[in-house]
Amino acid sequence: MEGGITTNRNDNQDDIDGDGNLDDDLVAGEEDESKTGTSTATGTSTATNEDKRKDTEGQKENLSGIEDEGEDDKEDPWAPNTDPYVLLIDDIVCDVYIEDEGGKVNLNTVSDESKDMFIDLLISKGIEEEDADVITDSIIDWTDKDDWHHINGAESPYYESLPEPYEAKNAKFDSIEELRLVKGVSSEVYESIRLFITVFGEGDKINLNFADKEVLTSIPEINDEIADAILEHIEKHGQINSEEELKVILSSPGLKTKDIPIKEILEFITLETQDTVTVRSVCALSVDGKDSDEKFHQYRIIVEINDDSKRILAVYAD
Ligand SMILES: [Ca+2]
Repeated sequence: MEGGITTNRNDNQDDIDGDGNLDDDLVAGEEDESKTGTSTATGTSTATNEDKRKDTEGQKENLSGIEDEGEDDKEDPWAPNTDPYVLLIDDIVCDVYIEDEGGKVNLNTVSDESKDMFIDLLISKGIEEEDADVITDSIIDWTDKDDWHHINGAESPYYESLPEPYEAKNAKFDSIEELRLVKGVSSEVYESIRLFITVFGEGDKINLNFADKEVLTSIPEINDEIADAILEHIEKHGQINSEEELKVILSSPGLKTKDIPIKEILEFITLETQDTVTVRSVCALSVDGKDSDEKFHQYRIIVEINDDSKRILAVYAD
């Protein structure tokens, strides 16, 4: 997912029609609002950042109109999409992604039934199985209301015995940083998984379209090969829109893994988006006035989307 998709989500296809007349093209882009929010895979990844910088001029009007959208059936510009917007931030070209929080593992839905997925996620980040068991059981104890600890978990007696004592919360996580209070979660563990976890949203299913490989492979029956096939399909063709489309991907003769139990996978995944998104930017460094291939991240902003309002829930510097 971090693979530098540079397709312009607000792409003005006329910009790449090769007529060399950018000004005319930009005017066309501003007039044709029907293109707003459409995803295209027209090979603009070869466009230079200078081209993109010019393109962003034509997008300003569209983006400033985000709050006013919704009066008709136009595609919602806040809808999570695997194609980024291209924005100019302090003269630096940035790809801005709007991603569904459902692509992350929700700490508040880790349970006895689903805990193997979380253990697998931890193990995929190099955490020993024994430590992964402690962390996962302790997360369940942290959120469950009772004071009985799981075999590898911890409740208030453990936390009260620490040099700076506190109690187990026995309630939902309000932030991912709170995870640092849970038994077994060192700063290294937290850093290794913070991009893959969330505390927002209700559902316990993973949105396949916005999951990183680490999250995909934590889903039962999804191995490295299947995860790669899903990610490759999304990168080439955009989001997976139906169970049928997923079935076609998983039935590809090119896959070495055969007889994939699609029904079981469907119990753990969804293709529906939630009301909470992460807005994040990936920007190109500029060295001596020239755009570098080196990319850097700026902020991740978690935004709750309601019909008539947007609420910022958290901001993370990357
Ligand atoms: Ca508890």
